[in-house]
Amino acid sequence: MPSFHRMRLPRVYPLTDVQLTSLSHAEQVKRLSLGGATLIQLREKQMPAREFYEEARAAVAAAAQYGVQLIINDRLDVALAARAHGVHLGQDDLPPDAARKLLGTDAIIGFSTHNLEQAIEASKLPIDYVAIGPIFATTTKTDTSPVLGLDGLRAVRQALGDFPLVAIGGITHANAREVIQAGADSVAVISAVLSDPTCIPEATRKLKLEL
Ligand code: 3NM
Repeated sequence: MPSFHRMRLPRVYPLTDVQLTSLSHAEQVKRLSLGGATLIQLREKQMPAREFYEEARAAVAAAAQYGVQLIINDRLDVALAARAHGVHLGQDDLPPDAARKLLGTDAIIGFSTHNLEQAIEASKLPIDYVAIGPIFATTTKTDTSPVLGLDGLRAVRQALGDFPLVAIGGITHANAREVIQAGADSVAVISAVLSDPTCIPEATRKLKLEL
């Protein structure tokens, strides 16, 4: 099944986290971009829409300065209003085909899946990449599904052919290479690049070099 844009994913796909860093989304985008990130997802589970919209606009402006693509987690309305490059949807968000109708053909749409069946179903949708996770245990997200491990990831890769595939959950500097070798095109990471907010560019650059 072809993906929507035959998107070429970067190996490292960082997500922002205000709780972890105590930094604005725009400041995180800046630091991640300085470390060489080219695709970043704004992940925000707490802010009211009004505040998140303002933060997203500032982050879009920061991303534009660095030529980075910015994706908004969950909130299609915020993605549209802030003119982000796309949206990343979860299983309980607006369905990807409805989002595609509202966003048009140019936008990037990613979709979270948590097991092989969901990943196979996702690959039939008008999306640009499938995310699968958690690969390993993580403390960053609390309501996670059972871990897939590298074997689970290999099975997803096998079922999806060359469909663009992002792996997420518990990916660290120590295991990221194995995750790519098991079939992920890209590793989506939070703590691996954000856990020390003073070293975000360095941690991002290091992870890129490790892959
Ligand atoms: N989604 P870290 S796991 C945001 O399984 C997210 O879909 C997951 O954070 C999923 O890189 C996760 O710090 C947390 O483990 C990723």
